[in-house]
Amino acid sequence: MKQLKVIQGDITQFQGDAIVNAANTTLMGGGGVDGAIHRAAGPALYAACEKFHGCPTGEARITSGFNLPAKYIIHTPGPIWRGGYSGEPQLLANSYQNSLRLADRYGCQTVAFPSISTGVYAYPLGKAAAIAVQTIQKFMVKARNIREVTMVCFDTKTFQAYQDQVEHRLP
Ligand code: AR6
Repeated sequence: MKQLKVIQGDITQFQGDAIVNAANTTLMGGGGVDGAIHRAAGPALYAACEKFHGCPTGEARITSGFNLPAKYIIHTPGPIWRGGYSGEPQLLANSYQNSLRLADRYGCQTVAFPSISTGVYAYPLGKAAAIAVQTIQKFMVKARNIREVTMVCFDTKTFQAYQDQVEHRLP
C-alpha cells in the first residue's frame, strides 16, 4: 500500500532512501533547508554539486547523501513566486515530478520532501501544498519503486497546510 505521510520535523534527520533539497539554480547552497542540508551532509556535497554547473528551475539532480542518514539527496530549484502568472504552478509541479522520477529511477522506496518554494521563494503555502500533494499522489500510482513519500514540515503552519490537503484528497 503506497502512502503519503505528513510529519513535522527536520529533513536532515530523515532515515530513508532520499531527501529532496529546495535548492536554487546555482546548486551551490544557500539559506533555509538548503543551508541545513549542506551543513549536515558536509563539504563533499558542495564539491559534488559544483560538477552540475547549475540546474534550471523545475528540474532535478541527484547526489549521494554523504554524512546524512539518507542515501541520496535530490536537488531541485523551485520557482520564485512572482504573483502566479509566470508559470509558477507548472514549475512547482515539475520540481516534485522530476524529483520523484529521479528517486524512482534510482530504486528509492522512501523519499522525503520539504515544502519547496514556500520559504525564501514566497510561494503561498495553501497553493503550494495543493500542487505538491496532487503531483505526489498522481506520481505514486505509477511509481515502480517508491512506496512512501513523507512531507517533512519544519513549522506548525506548514504541517497544518499539508495535513489539510492530504485529508481533503483521501479517497
Ligand atoms: N527541514 C525541513 N524543512 C525545513 C528545514 C529543515 N531542516 N529548514 C527550513 N525548512 P526555504 P525555498 C523549511 O526558504 O522557499 C535557499 O536559500 C522552511 O521552513 O528553505 O524553496 C535556497 O538556496 C520552509 O517551509 O526554500 C534558495 O535560494 C521550506 O523549508 C531558496 O532558499 C522551504 O523554505 C529556496 O527557497
